[in-house]
Amino acid sequence: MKLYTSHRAPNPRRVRWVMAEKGIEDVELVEIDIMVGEHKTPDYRSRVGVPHVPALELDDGTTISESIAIGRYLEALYPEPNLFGVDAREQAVIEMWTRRCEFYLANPLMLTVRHSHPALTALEAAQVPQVAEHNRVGAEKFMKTLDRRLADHEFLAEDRFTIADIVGVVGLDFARLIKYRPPEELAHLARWLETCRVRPGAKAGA
Ligand SMILES: N[C@@H](CCC(=O)N[C@@H](CS)C(=O)NCC(=O)O)C(=O)O
Repeated sequence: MKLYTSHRAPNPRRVRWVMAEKGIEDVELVEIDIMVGEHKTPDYRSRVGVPHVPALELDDGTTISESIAIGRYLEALYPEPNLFGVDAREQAVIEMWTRRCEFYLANPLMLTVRHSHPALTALEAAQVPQVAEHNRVGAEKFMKTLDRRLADHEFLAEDRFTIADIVGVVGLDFARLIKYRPPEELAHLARWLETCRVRPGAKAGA
């Protein structure tokens, strides 16, 4: 298998973190430089179907993009440690927190960064400061929800580290590119961030 990945890009980092947690080492890493448009070449598009990283190319030629779909595929091949849930209840709760983190935290923060970091004009043809600000405000509303959840939970979805934590932490870490820090009063969020950031897997793809 080959993983098309980009150093420091947040969505590939999710997959790299899943691989690190599971000790997966038999996937070849192919670095794609999105800042110079390597993900937009006809060859890449014809392999993957969309100009995005990450993408996992299987030995039979099937290509899977979408970081969460790739994570699920890897979990099926490498079940331990479990990151996506072992039964129906866990799977639903973990997916709920994962989707909440994608929609209300990671995507808004990604838009905040893409519409304000000078280097990211390479990816965002027209940067709109109001888009950045609107999304920062939206993300901070959801950070308060996370802080309440984390007041009496060590991790977001279950009493162990899961894919929901990966999506949340990677989303927040990406905003460090613009030196963004979550509001200081969100102490439970800060504690959880530090707990997750010291895991060895956090370094993969970061
Ligand atoms: N929902 C997709 C998002 C993939 C995505 O947007 N990846 C970014 C890098 S983090 C990308 O390829 N950007 C290229 C561009 O915007 O041109 C996933 O989870 O994999």
